[in-house]
Amino acid sequence: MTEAERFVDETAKWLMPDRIHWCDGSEEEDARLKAQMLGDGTLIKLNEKELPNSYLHRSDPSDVARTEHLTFICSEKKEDAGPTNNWLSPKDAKAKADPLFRGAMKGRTMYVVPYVMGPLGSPFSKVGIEITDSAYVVANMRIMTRMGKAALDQLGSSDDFVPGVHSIGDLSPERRAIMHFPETKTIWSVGSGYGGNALLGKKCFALRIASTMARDQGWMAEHMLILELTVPSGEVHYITAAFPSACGKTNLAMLVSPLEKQGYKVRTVGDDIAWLRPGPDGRLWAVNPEAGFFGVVPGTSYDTNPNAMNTITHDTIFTNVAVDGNGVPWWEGKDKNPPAGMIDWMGKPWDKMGKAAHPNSRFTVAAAQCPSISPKFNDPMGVPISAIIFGGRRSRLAPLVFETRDWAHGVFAAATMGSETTAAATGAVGVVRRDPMAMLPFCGYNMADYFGHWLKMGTLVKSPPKIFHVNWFRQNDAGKFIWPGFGENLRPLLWMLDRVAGKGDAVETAIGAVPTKGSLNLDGLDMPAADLDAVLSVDNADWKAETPGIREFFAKFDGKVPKPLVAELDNLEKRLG
Ligand code: SAT
Ligand code: MN
Repeated sequence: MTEAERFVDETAKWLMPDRIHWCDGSEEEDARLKAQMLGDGTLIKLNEKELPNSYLHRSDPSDVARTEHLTFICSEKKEDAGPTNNWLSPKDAKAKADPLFRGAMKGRTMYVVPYVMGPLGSPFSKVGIEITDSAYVVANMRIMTRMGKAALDQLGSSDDFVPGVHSIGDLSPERRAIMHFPETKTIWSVGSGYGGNALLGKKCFALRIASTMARDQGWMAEHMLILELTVPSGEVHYITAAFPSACGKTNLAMLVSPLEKQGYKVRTVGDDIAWLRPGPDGRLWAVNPEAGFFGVVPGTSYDTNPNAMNTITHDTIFTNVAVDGNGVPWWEGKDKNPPAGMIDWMGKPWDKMGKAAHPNSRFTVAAAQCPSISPKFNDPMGVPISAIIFGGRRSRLAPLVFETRDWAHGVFAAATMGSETTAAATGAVGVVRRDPMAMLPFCGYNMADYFGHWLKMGTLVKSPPKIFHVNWFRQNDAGKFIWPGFGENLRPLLWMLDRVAGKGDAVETAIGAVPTKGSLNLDGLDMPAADLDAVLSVDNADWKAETPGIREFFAKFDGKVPKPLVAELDNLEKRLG
């Protein structure tokens, strides 16, 4: 018996399914599951002519986003989870989970989903096995990971896989828990069918568990998109960027260059997660561990993200969008004219009062369908990174872009970044919170140790990438976004590449180097000079008002924040005067 078989055997004794099905990932299997889901109402067929082989799934209305307050890191010591994670001891976690899991699959089929995170055969890649009673999860895992036979082939008789147990249970938030056991690299999730809670390869494995593996093994698991940028000389650069959920990672990764005729072209390597390692050449190399995109739908249009629109024209699973009388999905921001006779995301005739699509409605689609996918997407060696970007959603404060002074200062800027909350998690929207490296909900261990790991990586990589901070979301006094965003975000990227090459003018400010107005390539962009001034401005008084919050955040860690970061804060305060 292999370890995988033993795991399935033991889990079956515990969850007591009527049937066990090992997923092979084939098209026949996928078609069979989809037919079954059409039969039981889990899926609704969309207009076959407009969107071949595409489906709508409606979640339970209480299960439409990640539930951070029900997500736990279950390390032996509380200190290892740190003050930013919910903690349960493994013993207490098991006691809490046992009644929720025991017999939970009676009358149901237990699907065994072997999957690989990372390109097949890549030294970066890792195997997981997710046990689930949700056919919807199986269909999504088939898109989001390399799933089925290929994964079992890669695993062979090895016991090196991350076991995950998932049951939708009864979907009630009172009986929901998403548990991670970093010491045994195990994931248990019950009571939710929603993406980040249920597709265990994504946030649970590729970020929370992988971040602990990365700490132990000298690499990094990060909440980052990876984009490829070709410049007129033909040189190709790769950039990663970390933004919190629903802050535009997918849009940036699929950016359409407004300067394509001049030879600037963007392609997509990943839109959500990057695994990064020091390469033999002294640079930092990255792969996208995922095989698909689980993107936010609202706001996606031919104006904002034509590559996404052209990706989701077929073989797509939509979750919690609205649908018109012809079976064509609709969402806020798709176009200006909501069609008549629309059914909202909850399946009721749309009353035009609430949102037609849920603000966190999603598309699940294979990366291979994306017109801008990079030829390096499947490269087992990944891509070398020239620059790392951090950013959040700040209506005030942060300028369009700044360059940090060095690796330690970059880590400080990332560790202290703030962002307004979004609909990707349950809870209030629009409240500024500290979201270090956009990893606050996804770091599997004490974030103070995570900051230390970041600092250490700067020494393990001989030529580390430059670190930048961006903010596309600055507003004027009338509450309007100043920067046009979307494709125009290419312009700060080009300035970054100039800086990496030792070119590009900048003004030193207290927080870092900001482009001079003349150093941004604004070819073809009609932007009033006053707006440009406003979006590049750094207000020392505003930043002074920010630092007590940073000090308070550091204080949560009981003196564990690495000294170089505390020194960065002291220096920032000094520079601010
Ligand atoms: O729900 S997911 O975690 O998969 C997406 C996100 O919140 O970033
Ligand atoms: Mn994400």
